[in-house]
Amino acid sequence: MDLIQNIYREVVEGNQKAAKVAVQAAIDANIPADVILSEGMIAAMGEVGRLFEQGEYFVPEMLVSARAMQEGLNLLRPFLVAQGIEPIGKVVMGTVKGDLHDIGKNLVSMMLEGAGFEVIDLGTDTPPDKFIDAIHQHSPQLIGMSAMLTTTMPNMRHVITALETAGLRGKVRVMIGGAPVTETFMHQIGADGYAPDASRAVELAKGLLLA
Ligand code: B1M
Repeated sequence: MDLIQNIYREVVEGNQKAAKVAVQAAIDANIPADVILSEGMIAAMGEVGRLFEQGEYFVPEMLVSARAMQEGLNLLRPFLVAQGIEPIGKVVMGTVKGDLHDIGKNLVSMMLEGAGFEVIDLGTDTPPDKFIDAIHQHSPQLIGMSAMLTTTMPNMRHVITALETAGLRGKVRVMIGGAPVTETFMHQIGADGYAPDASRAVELAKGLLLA
């Protein structure tokens, strides 16, 4: 468990190189990827959020921790993403307009890829028309939206309105997630599904494909 604590510490402190070394050490010790992720990296980001709330960390500290987490995620990617399988469905994914958080969205994308989905990642700060263009271009069965700020959550509704206006609402299922997002909010904005974490996002996406 020391190896997990090392990862936790290096991510909280934002030591990118050391975080990478610590994640590799855990991989080499055959610690499962999901344990490295949840008990090491995701737990560390929770602590970073707590320190920010308490005024001990500021945006630069959050940013270096995020970069350290991203380094670790890159190493875990091969363990989360299955190679060479036929896609079971296509998902257009993005963090909504005004929102620059992408770690959760990237994790959900990786887990979806691991489950056999093709993911078209639109990145962060994604306006509604970019979702619409991507649907025209890629014909996905699903779109996935992530929001981490209470101020950007309402932009999910704007994407759904844009889908309706473009006559596309009946053609794609909409899934949403992100720390402030809830099932109640999903109903309020007329999305088709909400997942609180990446593994449940995979179950949700598979379910929506069949629905
Ligand atoms: Co920001 N930030 N941040 N931040 N940040 C939060 C979200 C915050 C909760 C911190 C806090 O106060 N405790 C707070 C939001 C408060 C609120 O709105 N109620 C906050 C704030 C205030 C801000 C700024 C406004 C700060 C400022 O400038 N004063 C600013 C906003 C910038 C912007 O977006 N316009 C800002 C900036 C940043 C950084 C850029 C520095 C950095 C992001 C870097 C990056 O993402 N590349 C950052 C970070 C790192 C965080 C915290 C610390 C960590 C987020 C994270 O990566 N978590 C965060 C505090 C926290 O969450 N505890 C915080 C780990 C990740 C794996 O979890 O993203 O929740 P998460 O994803 C999960 C689930 O939510 C779910 O599955 C994922 C995996 O299990 N999920 C989905 C996510 N998307 C999904 C989609 C799905 C399904 C499930 O379907 C499609």
